[in-house]
Amino acid sequence: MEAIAQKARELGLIPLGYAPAALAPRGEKSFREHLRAGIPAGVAYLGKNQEARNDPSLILPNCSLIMSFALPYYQENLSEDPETGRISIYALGRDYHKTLRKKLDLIGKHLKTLVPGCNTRAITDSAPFYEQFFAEMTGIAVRGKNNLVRVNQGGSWVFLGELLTDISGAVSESRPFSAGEQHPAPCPPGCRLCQTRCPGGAFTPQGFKIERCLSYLTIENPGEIPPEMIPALGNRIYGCDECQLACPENRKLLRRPPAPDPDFKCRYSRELLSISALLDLTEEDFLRIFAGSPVFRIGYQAFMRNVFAAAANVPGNPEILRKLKAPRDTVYPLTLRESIRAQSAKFSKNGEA
Ligand code: B12
Ligand code: SF4
Ligand code: SF4
Repeated sequence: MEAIAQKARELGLIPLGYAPAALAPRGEKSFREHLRAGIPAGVAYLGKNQEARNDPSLILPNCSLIMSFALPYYQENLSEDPETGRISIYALGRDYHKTLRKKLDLIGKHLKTLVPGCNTRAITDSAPFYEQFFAEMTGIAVRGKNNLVRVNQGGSWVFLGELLTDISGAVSESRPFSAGEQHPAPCPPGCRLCQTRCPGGAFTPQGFKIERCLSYLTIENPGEIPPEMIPALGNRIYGCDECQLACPENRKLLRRPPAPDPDFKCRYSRELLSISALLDLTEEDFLRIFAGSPVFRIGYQAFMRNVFAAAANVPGNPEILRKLKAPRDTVYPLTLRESIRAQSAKFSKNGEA
C-alpha cells in the first residue's frame, strides 16, 4: 500500500486510505431517508442505480477494495465586485474530472505492475457512488455540517476520487494509507457558521434542500432560476463557495495550503468576467473560452441564464439595462425578464431613467 500512496503523492494527490467494498451498504438507510424529501430534476440521477451505490461489484465485477484519494484545488478568488461575475474556485481551471481521472488511471496502471492480473476502475464524481462515505471510512477525513469532507492537508478544498480494485485477499478493515495520519477536528458543537451564512438558505430544519443551493441552481438546474432566489446569487455565475469560505476549521487547515495542480490555475481575467462584457458573449465565444473547463458542461444557454441573474444584482447600470433589453433568443425568458425588471427598478430609483 505504501507504494500506491507514494505514487499518489508523486501525482499531487493526497492518499487517504482504503476500505473493503463490502462496507458500502452502510450508507443506504440514511441515503434513502434523505432522498424521501424529493429529488430536483437536475439531480434526478441520484435516485437511480441504488443497487450499484450499495454494491460496488456492479461497477467493477468482484470489487473487493476501494482506495480513496483527494486532490487539492484551493486558490484565491476574491471577486467581491458586484459588476464582476464570480466562478466557484473549483471551476477556475481545467475540468477536474479529466485531471483526477487521469491520475487515478496512472495509479491503477501502477497497481497492475505490483499485482499482475488485477482489474481497476477509476471514479470521480460519477454517481452512483458514496465518495464522501468512503473518504470518511479511512479515518482521516471528516464530513462537516456544510456537507463537505475535509482533510488535514487542504481542508474541504479537495476533490475526491477513488480506485476500485478486485485484488483478492483484500483487507477486512478500513485504514489510512499512513498509520500516523491524524483525524481532522470535527465541527465544534456550537458552530453552524456554514449553515447560517449559506446565501440560498439551503440548510433548513428539515435538512439540506438541494434546490435552494446556489451550486445546484447555477450548475445542475435545467430550468429557470426562481425569481425569489435571484438576489441570493449576488455576482455568482457558476457554483458557490460560501459554506467553505465561512468555515473556521477550513481556514485553520489552510494555513499552509498545498499548491493546487497547475491544471487548476485560473484561466479568466477580471475584464473577461465583467458582467456587462459577458452579456455580449456569443455562443462561439463561450465554446472557445470555456472549452475543457467545468463551465463548458452547462452549455451556453444555462451560462447566459446565470449571467442574466447576476446582472439583476448589479447596482443600477444603464449599460447593463440596455444590453438586457437587446433582442435575444433565450430558453430562459423568465430569468431574463426578472433581470430587466430588477435593473429597471434600480435605475429609476437612482432618478436616472
Ligand atoms: C449531487 C451532488 C451535488 C448536488 C447535491 C449536494 C448534496 N449535498 O446532496 C449539488 C449540485 C447541490 C452539489 C453541490 C456541491 N458539490 Co457536489 N456532489 C454531488 C455528488 C455527485 C453526489 C452527492 C450525493 O450523493 N448527494 C445526495 C445526498 C442525498 O447525499 P448527501 O447528503 O451528500 O449524503 C448522504 C449519503 O451520501 C450518505 N453519506 C454520506 N457520507 C456518509 C458517511 C457515513 C458514515 C454514512 C453512514 C453515510 C454517508 O448519507 C448522507 C445522508 O443521506 C457528489 C459526488 C458523489 N458521487 O458522491 C459531489 C460532491 C459531493 N460535490 C462536491 C463539491 C465540491 C460540491 C460543491 C462544493 C461545488 C461548488 N463549489 O459549487 C457544492 C457544495 C454544496 C454543499 N454544501 O452540499 C465534492 C465534495 C468534495 C468534498 N471535499 O467533500 C463531491 C464529492 C465531488 C467530488 N468527487 O469531489 N453537489
Ligand atoms: S454551495 Fe452555497 S448555496 Fe450551496 S450550500 Fe454551500 S453556501 Fe449554500
Ligand atoms: S462552519 Fe462550523 S459547522 Fe460548518 S463545517 Fe465548518 S466547523 Fe463545521
